[in-house]
Amino acid sequence: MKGTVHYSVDGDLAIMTVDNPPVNPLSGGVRQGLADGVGAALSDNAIKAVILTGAGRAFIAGADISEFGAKPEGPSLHDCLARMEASTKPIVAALNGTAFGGGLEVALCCDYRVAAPSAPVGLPEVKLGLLPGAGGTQRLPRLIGAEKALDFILSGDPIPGPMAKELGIVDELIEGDLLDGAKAFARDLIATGGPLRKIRDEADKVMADRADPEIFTRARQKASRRSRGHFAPEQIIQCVEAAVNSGDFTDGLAVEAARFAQCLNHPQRAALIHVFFSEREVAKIPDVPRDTATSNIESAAVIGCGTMGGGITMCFANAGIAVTVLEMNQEALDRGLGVIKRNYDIQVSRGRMTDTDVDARMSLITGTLQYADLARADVIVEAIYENIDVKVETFKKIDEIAKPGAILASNTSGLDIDRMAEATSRPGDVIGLHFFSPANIMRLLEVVRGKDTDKTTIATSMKLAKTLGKIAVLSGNAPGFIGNRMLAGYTRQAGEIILQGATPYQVDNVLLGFGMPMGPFQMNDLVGLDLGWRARKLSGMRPEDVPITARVADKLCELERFGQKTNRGYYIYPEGSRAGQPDPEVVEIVEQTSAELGIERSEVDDDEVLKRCLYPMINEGARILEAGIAIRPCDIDIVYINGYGFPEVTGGPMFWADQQGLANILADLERFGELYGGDAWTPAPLLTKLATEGSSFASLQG
Ligand code: 3H9
Repeated sequence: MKGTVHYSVDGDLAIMTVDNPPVNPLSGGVRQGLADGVGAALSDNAIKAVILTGAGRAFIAGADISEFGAKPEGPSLHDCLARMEASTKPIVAALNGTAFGGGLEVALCCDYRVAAPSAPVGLPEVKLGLLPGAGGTQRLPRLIGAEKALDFILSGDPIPGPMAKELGIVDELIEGDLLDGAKAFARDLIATGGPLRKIRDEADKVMADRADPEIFTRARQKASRRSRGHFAPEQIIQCVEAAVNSGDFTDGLAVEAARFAQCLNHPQRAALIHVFFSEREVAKIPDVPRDTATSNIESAAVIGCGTMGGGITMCFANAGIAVTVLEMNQEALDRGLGVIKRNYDIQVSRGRMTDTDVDARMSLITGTLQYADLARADVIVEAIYENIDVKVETFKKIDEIAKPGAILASNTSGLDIDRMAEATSRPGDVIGLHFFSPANIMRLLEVVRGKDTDKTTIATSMKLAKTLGKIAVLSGNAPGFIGNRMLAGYTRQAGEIILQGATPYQVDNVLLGFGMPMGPFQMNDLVGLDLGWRARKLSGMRPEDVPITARVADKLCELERFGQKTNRGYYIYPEGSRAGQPDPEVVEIVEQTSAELGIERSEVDDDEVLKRCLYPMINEGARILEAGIAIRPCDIDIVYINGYGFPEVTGGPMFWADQQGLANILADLERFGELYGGDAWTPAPLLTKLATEGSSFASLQG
């Protein structure tokens, strides 16, 4: 069985140390050790109190997630906790590090909790589609009250030791040596007769909460805003309601057990745990081992201070890295720096930052008009507009001034990294760092390796992503990389479907219902319809050569309906609002366009809308895997969840595809191919192979 608990004796104290590297989850061996340790302490008359702590950097990180779905070994966690709670000798939890989930619930079964100030505590189960199922929903409200407990459990966010002390989760913070402090705390207890304190028996707080049923209304409102479409939050609220309203601890535990089982068996749980492991998996690059040398990034430079460049500049400043940002002229530079300052000021007005924070960040940012001022940067990120010739010229200039060993990065969203690398004398240092807009907010960083990119450059970029608070996914250098390449089929289908009979509003509603943060037409309005329209005009494209899926957008642009920026696009945006309203005029334009193209309109049902938008993405995902552009299916899932708002409760497009059954998807691709024709429906060979073998994308994970 995995993990153990070391038992030692120090005079009248028993010390139990959980040891299950790296983060001490409650695997079978740990549960066995806890039960045995408590048994040993109780049967030894010399022992007057017990201290429970963790080895290494964690106290206990929670249940062992890898055990879910497997046959459990050793005693159940509930049995262990029942033993601990029945202890006639006080148990003091000494939180040396992370106390998460089942780990914090173990601590809540102890009579007292002391903590190192650096120890974070949290109940992150909701992020895994679960609820604290080891008594957390019953004990925490008894300890800190229902409203605070709900906030804490529903957010799933950890809090630092001092905040846990303030909330009453921790009794004492210990500066200096934690174990010495815990021993002193336990001996003080012994000196006062070793009073026990069982949270299960505390009723004052929940009795008081009974008078305020609005607590639960407020929690529901908050949860529906924060976690639309998630199953676990409502289950959590019902458990806490039981803690407050039933009053009987055992009854409350029974409600919790039933709700926990529902969460455990819910598909969202499997999807969210897939996401948890995938987020860690994407850091693993088979030919770039973890011990690959990296260089230090202490200063950065960004070329271009437009929307992307400004956001990237903020990313560096937010991480405490000095950053020089270059623009072509003073006016553009002033404008860009002004936008950055305004973005920070908005954070202050929302209470997320103080003026002092803003001053500190702005002081890390230096504007310049001279390439020579970028010479000392450890990383230079080019963030100019998407034109390969201009980018190649820019890389030539960067090559002239950058110091040896600096990382030379492009923020391109899909252009050829190798072309840029070839323009330099050091292709090994060149890499793609594709930030997503808004760059200071979006979590994804697509790291694009060119054919000559050095392993050190890759490893340093992956490390840099972590420093910037991003999740990095490595992509091969192919047009559109992973994300935008897959998106092309999605947007093209949306464009076709409206010409065949749906309205933009139906399509958006279907995708919103699926859990996307916005539909494809809302997305177009946000980005601006004029970008593509202007590019087509500049290229001198003849109207008859405009792709049919762009015809409606171009007509809207001719009416100066560019999207949110002009308060009109596919939707009408009342002044100052980002919530668009459908417009019958747009429906007329769509119908008129269908007629001009000779397309007979008929109803497209919602199921077909969804499949036609998502299946081409998945098909392209299979091609991307086949071509080795993405390392694993889970890399694609992480790109889509963090860069495109694909609902995480689905596990990402490839995980979701497995749930639909690849054979079903293949059959639909073939059916749509017969109905509508076109490349989008030609099944990728890998998809065909897996589907006919009855296999899944998951089988490729290795
Ligand atoms: C629960 O407790 C349910 C109960 O309420 C009810 C039960 C009845 N299990 O993240 P890292 C692995 S639900 C198994 O890179 P860090 C992780 O996969 C649980 N494995 O390190 C990785 O493996 P690898 C509630 C786990 O320092 C390695 O440990 N608890 C678990 O950046 C290192 O992880 C949670 O949700 C686990 N519980 O962050 C906590 N946790 O090296 C989830 C980690 O092979 N964990 N691993 O890739 C975390 O939030 C972070 O891992 C933690 C450490 C903050 C602890």
